[in-house]
Amino acid sequence: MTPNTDRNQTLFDRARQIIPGGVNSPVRAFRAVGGTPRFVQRAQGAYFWDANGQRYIDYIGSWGPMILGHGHPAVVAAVQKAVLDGFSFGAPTEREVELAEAIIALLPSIEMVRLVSSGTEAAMSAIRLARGATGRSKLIKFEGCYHGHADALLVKAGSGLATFGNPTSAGVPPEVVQHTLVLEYNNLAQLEEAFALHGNDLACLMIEPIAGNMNFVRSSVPFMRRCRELCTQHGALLVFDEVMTGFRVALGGAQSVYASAIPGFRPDLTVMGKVIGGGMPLAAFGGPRAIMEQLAPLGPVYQAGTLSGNPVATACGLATLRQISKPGFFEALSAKTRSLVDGLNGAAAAEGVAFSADCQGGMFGFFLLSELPQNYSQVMKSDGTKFNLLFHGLLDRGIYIAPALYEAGFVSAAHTDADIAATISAAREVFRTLK
Ligand code: HOZ
Repeated sequence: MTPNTDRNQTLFDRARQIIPGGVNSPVRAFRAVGGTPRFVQRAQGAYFWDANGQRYIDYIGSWGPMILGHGHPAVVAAVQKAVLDGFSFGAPTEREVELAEAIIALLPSIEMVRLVSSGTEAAMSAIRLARGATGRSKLIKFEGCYHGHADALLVKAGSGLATFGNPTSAGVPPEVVQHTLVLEYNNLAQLEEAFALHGNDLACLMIEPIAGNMNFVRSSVPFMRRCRELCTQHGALLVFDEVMTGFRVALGGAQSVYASAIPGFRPDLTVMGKVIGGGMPLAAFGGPRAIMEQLAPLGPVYQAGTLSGNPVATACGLATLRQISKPGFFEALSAKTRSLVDGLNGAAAAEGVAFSADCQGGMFGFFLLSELPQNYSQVMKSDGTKFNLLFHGLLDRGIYIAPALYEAGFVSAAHTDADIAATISAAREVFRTLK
């Protein structure tokens, strides 16, 4: 018998014995696409190397945080220095103040911010705050938007707008989601109807302004304008989940993109994560002083965390924000991402494959559909079999995209023109086999 030399497979087999599914977050298990997950050994710049020593151009970047690429020297230096000064105190530090100031300087909608450790925690806390501040229980979310795995958010649409949602996970009691109303993304008529029925009972409407958990789908400007108007009219808070888009689609996040189309536009609360931690566990939520002062210890809404504002994570996040705030950073990143998307569109067209792609800043998405989808049910029409062939075709050629068709992709400042060209040419080869 020949010995198994595939270290990814050996590690996966070991992992499956002791970690459910062999992974610590489900999408990493490759169940949607089949095959063996790549166990990352190390990463540098735009690349990571797996347990077999195979190099990949990385278009996940830890699902968004690695906007500078892996191991940026300024970030590494900041983290090394922070570690030497101690890596958890459970008491306040100067860097937390600096990071809060940096966030507030970049997002005009935020006057006060609270740091936490994960996007799930930030979204869950923002909802508690919205409920506490308004004294209301109900909330709206949209099908295909993911806001972490807090109980009240693991919900799919009920049978109609008069009924609230059903849990999407075992272990979530129906009573916990009975206040969550799930609407179709970009559906103005449903939005109007939901507010007409429930507007005065709504604590908040939570939305990914550019959804990154159904690949990459923008909310239309008229839809976003109406979300804002209806929330204001009914006293509900508009909560932007910018865990993916914050400091990623633009320095000012997706809210700055919508503000350039809708004068004076601002969300009430913003949920952040990923880039603000630069790859370390750090997330945040923030908004106007009057709302944020409802949080403990000032107000009645309780929220806390031993690792909140962790000194190593804040050093990593601050160093990352400093780099991306440099003049020209987002122009260069956007141009690079745009060249990838244009190249992929061109390659698919040349090979006669139904394909559409979109991007904003350093975030992109694509579909095996001739037109960009507007909502989750349209996304789900994307050809799953072809996606899996594309995924594995690219993987075999040393290119790592998300192992599921409902995930967005990320370009970093470290991706070179040669990386982009190699990706487009590999994609064209694979497209040729898809017809
Ligand atoms: N929440 C991520 C998908 N949108 C997956 C995170 C991970 O597996 O690391």
